[in-house]
Amino acid sequence: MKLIGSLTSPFVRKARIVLAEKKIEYTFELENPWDAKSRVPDANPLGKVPVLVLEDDSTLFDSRVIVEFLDRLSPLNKLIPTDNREKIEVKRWEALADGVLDAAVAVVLERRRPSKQRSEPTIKRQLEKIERALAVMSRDLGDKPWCTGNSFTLADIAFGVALGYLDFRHGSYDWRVLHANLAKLAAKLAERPSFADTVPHEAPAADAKPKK
Ligand code: GSF
Repeated sequence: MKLIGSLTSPFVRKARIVLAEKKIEYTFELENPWDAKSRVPDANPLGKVPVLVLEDDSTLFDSRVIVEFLDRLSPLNKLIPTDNREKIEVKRWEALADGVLDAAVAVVLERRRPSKQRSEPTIKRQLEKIERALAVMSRDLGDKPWCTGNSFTLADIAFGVALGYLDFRHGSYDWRVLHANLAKLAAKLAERPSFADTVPHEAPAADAKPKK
């Protein structure tokens, strides 16, 4: 099994954390989907990562499909409950966390546009989504040890990835001050090897000259 992705994509990180938690062997193929020569569109017509390539060369996307497939692949460390209500609660957390990511990525892309083309109202609208979503996460988490109660699930993975991405790309936004309970869970998650081993960072430039 092969995972195609980048070191900065939070959606790829979600899939990598699930692979690590489930102890599933895979090869990781680094691809920048924004590169003009990227081969990602050959694997996913939408041109987005992550893509999971199976043994028969069929491909799976997007991250929500990939993580659900992986969870059912092995009974070890179940991340998505089988009970319908419990499963939907986990998937709702995932939708909320992924929605934070969609908005956070949209802000990054908007800020990269030349200043004359950049839309401040668009940035504001996306930041408001993030603020509202974090307030709901904080309310729903309350003082529970994990997002959905007493056990670690995919909800916690999606949650930790979303907050980790805010630290990576929106470091000046101090969500910890506003939501102490989110900060506490994020700190607990960051200690897991699956999270520590996948902290987002830029890949070294391919054409970087070796230091003398
Ligand atoms: C989102 C994937 C995505 O936006 C999922 O897998 O859950 N709903 C999808 N991937 C971005 C990289 S990132 O921002 O994580 C991507 O591949 N963008 C390339 C493009 O052309 O949009």
